[in-house]
Amino acid sequence: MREEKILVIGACGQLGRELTLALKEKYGKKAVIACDRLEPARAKVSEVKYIRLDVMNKAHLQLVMVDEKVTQVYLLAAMLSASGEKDPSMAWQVNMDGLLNVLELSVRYGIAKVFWPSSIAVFGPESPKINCGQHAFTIPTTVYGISKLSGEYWCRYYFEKFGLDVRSLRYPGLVSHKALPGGGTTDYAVDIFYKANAGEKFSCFLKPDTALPMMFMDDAVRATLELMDAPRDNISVRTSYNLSSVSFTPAELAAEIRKVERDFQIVYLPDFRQEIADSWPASINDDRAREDWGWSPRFGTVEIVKVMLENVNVEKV
Ligand code: AKB
Repeated sequence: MREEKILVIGACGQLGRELTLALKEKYGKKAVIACDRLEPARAKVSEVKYIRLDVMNKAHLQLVMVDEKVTQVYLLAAMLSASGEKDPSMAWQVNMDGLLNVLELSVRYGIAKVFWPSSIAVFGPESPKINCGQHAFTIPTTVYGISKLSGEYWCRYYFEKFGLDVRSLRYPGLVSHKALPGGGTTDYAVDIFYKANAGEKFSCFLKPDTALPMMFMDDAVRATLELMDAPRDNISVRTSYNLSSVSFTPAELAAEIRKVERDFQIVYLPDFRQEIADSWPASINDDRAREDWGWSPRFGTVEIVKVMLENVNVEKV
């Protein structure tokens, strides 16, 4: 059996940091290589080997894959929905070129498994708002959503055409306290806790009644590992699986925070991100993930609020 060598690209992002740690716990320190565009001093990765890598640099990616005898790739580098709208062509390049580089090289070098994240952003205004299904209309309105939907089809194409075992999840907004999100429409659901903990007023860029699907990071990391561990034959969705946990509005989240932080104050100043949020479903149906590989979330809104308020700390991120 080949020794496992797992390349995590985008290891310094919100999901990347925690997934890298979880993979290290599971496979051991030597089995994981973290990559990101940051120079090592800023990357602050000490747990596993770190390589500065831009996924758009195909020649460098190829070198790393060969030199390190990589067996699995987790490609997490992406520009999210809000930053993508500010620079659409860059978002398209980062999100698509990076994926195509990884898919092509993975086939060439016999990579056993690839993970690539999709998002609820593949859905659009025509999709059902409530309990949006796996095969509902997907007509995204953001560059990020378009790139994720196109990426899903590329993943399926590489599986069908070349047998590449590439697996994917449509993440909702991720709530975490170990690393900050950046450039997303759901970021408010992390930022709010830093203000609440500091006793400061929070200015929310979405309207109070904007319900969106969300998930605590521990659930998201576990879902990823469970998907990647599932027997190949169980994976019936080769685009990307709907994945669901909780849905809440900013007002509901603020009310839950106020049960602990009684004086917490929030004001609503919606900006361009409101339109993006309005185009997404409020809740997701993830029956397929539950049926195929036994997915079940563990954190509800109450638990998320409790853990976040206990753990957010500006100095840690
Ligand atoms: C974003 O808000 O862009 C992301 C996402 C839902 O994929 N968090």
